[in-house]
Amino acid sequence: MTYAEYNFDGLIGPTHNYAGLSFGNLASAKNAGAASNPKEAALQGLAKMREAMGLGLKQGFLPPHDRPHLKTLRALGFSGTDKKIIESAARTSPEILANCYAASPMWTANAGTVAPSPDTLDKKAHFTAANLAANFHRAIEADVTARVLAHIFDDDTHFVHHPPLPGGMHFGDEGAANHGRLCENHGQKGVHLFVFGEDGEKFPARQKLRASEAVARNHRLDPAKTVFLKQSGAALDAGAFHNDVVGVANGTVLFLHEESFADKETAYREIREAAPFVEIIEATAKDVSLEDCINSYLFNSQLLTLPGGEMALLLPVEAGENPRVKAFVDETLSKNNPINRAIYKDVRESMRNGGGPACLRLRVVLSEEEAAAANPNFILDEDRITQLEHWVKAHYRDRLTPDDLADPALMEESLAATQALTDLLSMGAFYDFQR
Ligand code: SUG
Repeated sequence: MTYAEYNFDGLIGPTHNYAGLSFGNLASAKNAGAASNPKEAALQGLAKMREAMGLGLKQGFLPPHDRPHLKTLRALGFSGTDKKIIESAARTSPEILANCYAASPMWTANAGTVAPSPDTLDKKAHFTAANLAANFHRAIEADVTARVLAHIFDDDTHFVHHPPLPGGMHFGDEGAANHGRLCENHGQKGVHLFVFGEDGEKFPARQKLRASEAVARNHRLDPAKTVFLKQSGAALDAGAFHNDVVGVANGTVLFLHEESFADKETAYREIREAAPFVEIIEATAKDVSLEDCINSYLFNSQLLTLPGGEMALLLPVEAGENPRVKAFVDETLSKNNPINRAIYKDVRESMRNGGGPACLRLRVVLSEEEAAAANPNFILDEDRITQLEHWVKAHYRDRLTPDDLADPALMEESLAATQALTDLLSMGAFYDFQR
């Protein structure tokens, strides 16, 4: 059976803004209060999807969530008409309102963790939506994300869906942002790398070991092909709030910064034991400092296997603008390894909130039969992506500041856009505000 990797990118929502909500995410803090451009953000995201499609790769998308999340605002005691809810939240609790307005579901690397069917005991593909317990604005994503995944992969002969882990931060889980899969080819049993953290001196760790262990158990992974790795405190405190900011795995390659793991020698040994075929390509601290990594998002690139078998890095333009990072990328391309191409893409609107190319996508490996069982409305072809571009252009603002969140007209526009999207995609009464 032939298996292929599908990248499901988050369609960036109409309320994309810079509210400074994520402690430990340096870009989010730095840009707090700045004006965003939701239209540009969504079009940049779609242009990245087009780029991957142009490379001959399979591309899907996950729809944005309903924002503002009125259900959460009501649960927190705001009442009356929708307009009244926005007005009173804006007056008394603007931080709560900002959290309920975040377009953060766009970073679908955090949507959940996926185990392809060749890796699981029951030979089904398993999904666990992430609980994202570390941040309020992200924790409210979990239920709808689980609903989205179940809607797209809606066939229990092929797909198993696990609810977000219970227990709040005790089982804090950030999904595929701290998970990678190595394999010789997609149809063979892969090796799962789960990276967890422990609170640093400056910043808290979001992913708990016990959460990664629970996901691995639920997904019925082979313990011999599952490796749990502790993130280094230095990386966390330098701003690597997710491990995918300092490393990425694809196929036989692990591409990362040498200071990613707490104990590099043990980590590499364990990875090699589980995946003897692995090719580790690392940047030393001399090549690129952790600070340069975080500023440029070098390792938050997508490492993509092209149809011909070679690999391409799809990097943010910021990586090409940093001379040390660019030199390292050029050197990597010139060496004898599978990475032969670098493509620099502008996803600046997302980058300003700490989300690079790899944050914007969830990888799902599917057999041909599984792909045929997935909802085709969320797999892109030329017609579908053009429709989405038109939808963005028709509904999105090109400027949004945190002050605008107080305006009930923004709520009306955003929910009208979401309604139009559910119509376009035949989703029925999908979101909480439609129920
Ligand atoms: O969770 N930023 C996101 C960025 C997530 C990036 N994802 C990966 N690394 N896979 C976060 O910190 C900022 C929102 C704001 O400040 O308005 C935010 O949520």
